[in-house]
Amino acid sequence: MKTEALSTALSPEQLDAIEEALRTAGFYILEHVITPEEAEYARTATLALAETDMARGAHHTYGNGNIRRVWALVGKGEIFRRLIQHPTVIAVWQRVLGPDVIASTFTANIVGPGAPAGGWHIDYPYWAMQPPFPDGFLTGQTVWMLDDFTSDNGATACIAGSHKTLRPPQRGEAEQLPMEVAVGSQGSVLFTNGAIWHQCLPNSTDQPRVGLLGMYNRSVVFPQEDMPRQLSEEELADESDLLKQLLGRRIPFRDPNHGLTWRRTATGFEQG
Ligand SMILES: O=C(O)CCC(=O)C(=O)O
Ligand SMILES: [Fe+2]
Repeated sequence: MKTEALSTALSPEQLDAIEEALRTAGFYILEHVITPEEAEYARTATLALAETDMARGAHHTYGNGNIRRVWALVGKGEIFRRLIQHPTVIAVWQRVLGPDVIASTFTANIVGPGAPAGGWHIDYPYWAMQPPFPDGFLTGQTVWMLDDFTSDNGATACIAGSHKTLRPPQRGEAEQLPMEVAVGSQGSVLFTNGAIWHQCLPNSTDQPRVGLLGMYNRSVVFPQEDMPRQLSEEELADESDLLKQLLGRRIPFRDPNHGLTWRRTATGFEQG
């Protein structure tokens, strides 16, 4: 898989290369987006949230109970609000999905020791759509590697070019095809085309593999999670315009407060 070292913002040439990779292979790994120390900080915060979910009995597991998901991260820590709007990630998705890009989900996927493969799939909204899918980009996935991702600790695997089929894999189909494993160092990011066939691999080590999954949509594609309501008006007040945009708080007809200022009349909508 292609990897690249990075210390600052992306150049237009790098953005060209990433866009091209998302169009052709369907994925791209960017190394050193954050430092290992920053990644470790986010990893500790993520594992603590997973423990909180467990203690509340509200945990979500799959993969024989060994893969854990933590949902709705935006309201659960400043570090997550920082990462969802990381300038490098936003530069990629604004290039591919438009300047008015929105977030679709921001969650953690923790592949625990002994976890089996997650299962080949495509990401939302594709799994909610009937094939053939429209060509082009509707959504993109961002996998934050909060650990080194290795071939034996549950790294993400992709089937290069599979997004071009414009359909999900049939049962057993992906297993017949060569896969590429997204190995990368702690603090790296894997970008994928949302329609690519992919999964997390089994974890045969004794440590959890912690990843954050940030999905971004074209603004007209309804988000997978309820993003607008993850922060209240008060919580949002001091946040950036970009975060408000990502949470869908800049789409007038979809804002939760929409109904307060607009009302339906016999002939349409009226403000007031
Ligand atoms: O955590 C990973 O490596 C990928 C998980 C994934 O594809 C998903 O949850 O949609
Ligand atoms: Fe996925």
